[in-house]
Amino acid sequence: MNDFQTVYGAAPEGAWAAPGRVNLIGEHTDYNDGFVLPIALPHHVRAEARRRDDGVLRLWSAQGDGEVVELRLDGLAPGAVAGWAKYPAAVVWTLRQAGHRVGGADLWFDSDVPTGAGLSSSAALECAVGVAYNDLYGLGLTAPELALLAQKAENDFVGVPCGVMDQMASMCCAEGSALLLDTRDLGQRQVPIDLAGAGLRLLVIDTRVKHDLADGAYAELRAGCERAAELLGLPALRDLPADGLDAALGRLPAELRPLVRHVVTEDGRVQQAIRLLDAGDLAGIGPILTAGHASLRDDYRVSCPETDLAADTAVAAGALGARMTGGGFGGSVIALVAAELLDTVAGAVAAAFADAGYAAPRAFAATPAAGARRL
Ligand code: GAF
Repeated sequence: MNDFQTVYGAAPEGAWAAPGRVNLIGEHTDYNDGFVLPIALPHHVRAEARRRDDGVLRLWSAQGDGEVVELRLDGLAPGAVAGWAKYPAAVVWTLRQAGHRVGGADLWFDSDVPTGAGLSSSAALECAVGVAYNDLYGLGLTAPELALLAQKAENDFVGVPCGVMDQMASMCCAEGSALLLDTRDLGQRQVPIDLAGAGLRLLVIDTRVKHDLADGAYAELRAGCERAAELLGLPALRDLPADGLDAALGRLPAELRPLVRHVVTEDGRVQQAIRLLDAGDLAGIGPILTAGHASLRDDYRVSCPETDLAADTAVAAGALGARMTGGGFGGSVIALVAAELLDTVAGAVAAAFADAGYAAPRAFAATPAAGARRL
């Protein structure tokens, strides 16, 4: 493979890493000011970088087509960059828009975060650039500040109206813990997740499908939630208490009710999971995961036949709980499994996919890894 020196003819000034994530519970709550509980994956984007002083940004990826993408900083604008290069370009553009005095760079990437699998490969790419630029240009930004900047890059430059979960997970997760994040004020707590100590494994099943409606549907769902909050006179759906849910639903048009029910009950599931985890009952969160999947399938309607089959089959084969993770319309499913049942559950899902005529899923056991860092 071409290393930095081969691609750019000089040595890099440093190397940085930013991970992908899976979310344990708290889905589609982050743009409703609610709660999320992601872990960082061991899979990460590696970025190597060297500053340039000629106003040029050069980008090369081991997952790209072998060509260096060369961009002028003063030509960066939303819509001006296509393909994978728009994510790193977005971060540099956003830093400059925010008034940071940053110049160009030669950036080299290699990633083992599966793309299109709902595991936040693009947030990892953005965060890798964020930490690299922060160090190279001595910006002194904190991890949450870099996460907000990467989210802004995705919203304003890439054009995806995502919440802040994926970038916060990539920047702020700690090894061995899940990140309990209040997306309203970015208050955070590391919650220990000792899978091995509990005799458990977290199986990640990448269904290898991504349905086309994902992008437009995400924006519509977000708009629906914001409309519901407005009709209820609330700053965000996070402000609707669970015991006020039924009354509130009666005041909403029928099409918004399931969205609100999902968001309010999902925030409740995060709190339930936290109570169990704080009591040392990791296995106890299994049914909460399964209930979360049902809510995403029946109320939020972001699951799909492949994620439903993976989650249902995992539970039928003995998983303590299973759910789709991430935005939905394909992507990955997580299953909490007794260590001795890992192969049985993975095998059952593979067999069910073969029976259904779906492409073979890819499965791996994940442990909570560290957030973005200099290597
Ligand atoms: C995607 C988004 F990028 C996140 O912000 C979050 O909304 C998630 O879908 C759903 O929980 O990953």
